[in-house]
Amino acid sequence: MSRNDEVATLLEEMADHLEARDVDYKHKSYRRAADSIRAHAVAVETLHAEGGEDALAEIDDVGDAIAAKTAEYLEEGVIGELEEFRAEMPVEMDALTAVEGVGPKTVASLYEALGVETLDDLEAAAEAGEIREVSGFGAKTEENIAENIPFARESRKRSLLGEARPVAERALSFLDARPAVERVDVAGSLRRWRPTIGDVDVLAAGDDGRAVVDAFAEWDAADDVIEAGTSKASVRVDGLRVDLQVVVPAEFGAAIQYFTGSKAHNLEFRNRAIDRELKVNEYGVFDVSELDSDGPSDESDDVSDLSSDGPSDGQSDDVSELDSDGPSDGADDPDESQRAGERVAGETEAGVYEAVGTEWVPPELRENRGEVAAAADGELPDLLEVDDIRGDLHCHTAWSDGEPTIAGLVEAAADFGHDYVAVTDHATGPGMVGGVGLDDETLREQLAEVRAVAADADAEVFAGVEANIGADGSVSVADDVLSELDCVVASPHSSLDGDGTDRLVAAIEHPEVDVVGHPTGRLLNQRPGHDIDIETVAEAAAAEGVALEINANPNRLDLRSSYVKVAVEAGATIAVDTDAHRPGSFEYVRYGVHTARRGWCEPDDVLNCRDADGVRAFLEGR
Ligand code: DGT
Ligand code: CA
Ligand code: CA
Ligand code: ZN
Repeated sequence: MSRNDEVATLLEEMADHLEARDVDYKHKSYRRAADSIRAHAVAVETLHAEGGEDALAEIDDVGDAIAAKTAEYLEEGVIGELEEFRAEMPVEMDALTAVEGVGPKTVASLYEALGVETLDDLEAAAEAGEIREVSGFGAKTEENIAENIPFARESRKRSLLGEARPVAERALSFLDARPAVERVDVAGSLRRWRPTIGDVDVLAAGDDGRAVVDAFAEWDAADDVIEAGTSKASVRVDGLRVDLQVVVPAEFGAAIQYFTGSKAHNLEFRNRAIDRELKVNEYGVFDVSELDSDGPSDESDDVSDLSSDGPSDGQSDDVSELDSDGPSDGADDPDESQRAGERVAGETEAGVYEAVGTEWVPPELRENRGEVAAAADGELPDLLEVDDIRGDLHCHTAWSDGEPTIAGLVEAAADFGHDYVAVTDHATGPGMVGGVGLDDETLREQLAEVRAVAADADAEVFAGVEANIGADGSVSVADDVLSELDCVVASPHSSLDGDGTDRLVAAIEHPEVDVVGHPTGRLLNQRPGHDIDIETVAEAAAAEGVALEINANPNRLDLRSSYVKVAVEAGATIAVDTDAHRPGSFEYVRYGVHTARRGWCEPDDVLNCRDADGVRAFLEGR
């Protein structure tokens, strides 16, 4: 395992402690260094082995002091200064700062005044009304903290898709290269591309389950092996649980259908099968029409119920079975009754769906949002794919808080394969702090440079801005500036609690706005963002010809897929944008595309599946 994540996490904790102690701006350099190390393509241990501290200091934003701390960690396994900080203030920094409204300074105040070290302590202090008594805090702050604790607690249990996916892909390539493995794929929520992931499910096919498990237990990326049996194993990687299940090749299709879920989709699908006197489980699809109560005596209950009492009883029985039984360990303890009946499918997943008379359902759609009925009618959407995306309409440069120059951004977009890119740096306004946003005059200066770069670029360049939507729906840039720009993204960056419907509709009705960026403002595992009446927002967007963004940054994935589906049904156009702040961020597009697929998007629904002329026509058509 690359140790970049480990080092970055420790540097972030250092930053929190420095910020808590109010040590000037030092914490900012630690955070920048942490980001840079996390994103760095070369493993820190490799750099360190080859060139020591000097090589580490070559990483962007890593100075000598931080390079020395990184080397110290790689050599000693600890950072001495961080150990001192922890000894002086033994708090669960990460857990506490996960509560919206609680930063490192708050952690320090509450530790000093009340001895708060953990989330439980924090909750107890809020419940006892002790926080409001601490100087600098009040009843309102205490209420906010109390309200946000459950969200923080819940969210800490799930990992971001953007963190889990790379881990899973490493597991797949490791397993794929083992001789005992015939096939391997991800299953579970990860295969469905849910924005957050409880655990990573990997399914392998092989005739010798034990050999596959043994090979997996040798994976050097694994921090520890939680359990290992004859056909199942669980390991922990970067704090994430990876479950491996091994099945025989002939049952791979049925198993991956079963373990991909969702449970709600599987239930709906199995009920359809029952109506056709078929039984679907992790071993295959079985024709049970010939089995009746006079049949084999070792028949399982649900099969005999099926034929004697008819489908409706079968269904309810099915539900309880679903809830009570976990997946059984097929190879260890073959439950032959589960394989009763004539086997009609199971080797391939497509065969499983076909046997039940439906189209194959793309994993992203398996959330029981009508996909089983649509698949039965042959009416599944023709989902967009990553390759359909032709450009990015929301990107930042060093003019605001991004990393690249304008020319650098455009070049990176062209290298990534995009036909066009919009330069949309932050404007000043609500939610922009620390001089990040550009005022109207600076936007005009930037526009001139964007046009100059565009004249000689390998991709078409749209000049734009990311304006802020005020609490009242106003847009934070003067109309005459907006009218000179090609692409106006307007996004909410402040006051993100409560209902945001009116605010978004007002922004949509602004005649210069082209795209609403990250419409609810949610940050996964950090804050829920606005509630919105998506139907109202989508109808306004459709009527005005404004696109609603799926922000592909794995911390956001906003709009969420359930809203995307409603938006598309209302005729609204979707934009899948990365909100790139560095050249490498273009890679995030896949998270946005799969979110769009979860929202039933076809290429026609997505603005940046159009060519540059098509996009220009949309932008000018406002
Ligand atoms: P997660 O891990 O919370 O993000 O969500 P999933 O969907 O990955 O759930 P997980 O890991 O508990 O199980 C993986 C898949 O296996 C799940 O999507 C459906 C299937 N599965 C697990 N347990 C059961 C069960 O008791 N009944 C049925 N029908 N399917 C199950
Ligand atoms: Ca899972
Ligand atoms: Ca699992
Ligand atoms: Zn942005």
